[in-house]
Amino acid sequence: MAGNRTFAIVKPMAVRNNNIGNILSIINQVGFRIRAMRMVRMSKEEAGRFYEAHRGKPFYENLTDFMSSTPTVAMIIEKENAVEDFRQLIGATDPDKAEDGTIRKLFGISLTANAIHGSDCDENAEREAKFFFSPDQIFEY
Ligand code: IDP
Ligand code: MG
Repeated sequence: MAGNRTFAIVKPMAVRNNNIGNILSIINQVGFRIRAMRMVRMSKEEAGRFYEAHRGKPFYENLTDFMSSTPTVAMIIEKENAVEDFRQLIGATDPDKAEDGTIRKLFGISLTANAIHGSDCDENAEREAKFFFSPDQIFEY
């Protein structure tokens, strides 16, 4: 992944609220290039594995129920300093605490339904990208 790619998921409520396009527009506008993208309805088991690090926490059941409730949009995006810059762009985990102009502030409606996921380090970006995409689904253009 070489430090310039990160992984994102538009979460179920943002998809249901027709905000896929609005979110992609912001991602492109700040200079990210989309390298891979697909709509995916996770099973409860897949959501559980995706959020493996949170297994056992009080919000884990709710989160994995939510993430498997309806489709999401998974993507690999590329830009210099991708992981850190994308975390800045999405804002704090709680939309109420996220800075103005961030994706979670604009489109998040609760802590669970906070519009979007972004990887928190290069290692997780690579793990999460591989979870959803095979090499032939990642494009240079
Ligand atoms: P992050 O998405 O900002 O990296 P994490 O702590 O990794 O935040 O948590 C993963 C996801 O779990 C969050 O995006 C949020 O949807 C949910 N979550 C985190 N903490 C809580 C909580 O205290 N209550 C309910 N949901 C939570
Ligand atoms: Mg996290």
